[in-house]
Amino acid sequence: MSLVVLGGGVSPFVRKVRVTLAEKGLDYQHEPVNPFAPPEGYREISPLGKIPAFKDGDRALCDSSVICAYLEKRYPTPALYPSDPYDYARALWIEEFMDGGLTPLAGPRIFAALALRPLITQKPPSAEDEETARKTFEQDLPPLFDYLEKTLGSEEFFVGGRISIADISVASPLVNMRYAGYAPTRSRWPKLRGFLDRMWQRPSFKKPIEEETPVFGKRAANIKD
Ligand SMILES: N[C@@H](CCC(=O)N[C@@H](CS)C(=O)NCC(=O)O)C(=O)O
Repeated sequence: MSLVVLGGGVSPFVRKVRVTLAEKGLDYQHEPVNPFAPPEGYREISPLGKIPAFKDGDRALCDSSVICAYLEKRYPTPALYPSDPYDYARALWIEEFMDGGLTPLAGPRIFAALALRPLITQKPPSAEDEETARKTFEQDLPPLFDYLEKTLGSEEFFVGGRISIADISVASPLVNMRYAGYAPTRSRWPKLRGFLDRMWQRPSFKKPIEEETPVFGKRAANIKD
């Protein structure tokens, strides 16, 4: 077996694939490709130039959702997609809600602005960046957190009573938000926050979080509740 994940590990989409591989107990190599300075020929594997890309021997794929769906077919056990048709569709929807809804808001305005860019430029975030992040967290994200809180309800996992791609997709980008010093507050979203605590304690998340925190997560200590 020669599985290779291409893409810097701090990307929520790369982490989603790495956590999926870990939950399935699969070994892989990791090449931390920077999408803004990719190796020659990278677009042959990832035509939009984005990370992650993935190789399985001489097969190549890109896009986290596509890669995770491929892994499920290729390595079905343990299953990370529900077998019930409706639960399956609901898990895909939660994945899309995060990848296409929450992450495009929180990624650039919170994580990139407060954690990634300052690291690259070695300059603290501007007052404007801090303000944009605060407004995103206080105005744009609460309805999305409300939806997640309500959808999770009192369950341990989002769909079907066991871990699925839905849970991985929710927990991964919120790691990035945490690195930037923001998390859904316990007082307002206790179920979502408890879910994140549990997910981030799983070995599949714990290992990348422990690797990444010293580099990207200095502001995580600012989270008070
Ligand atoms: N839908 C894609 C999104 C991937 C994506 O946006 N990756 C970002 C890094 S987090 C990227 O490569 N950005 C570089 C670019 O857009 O050029 C997936 O799920 O893999």
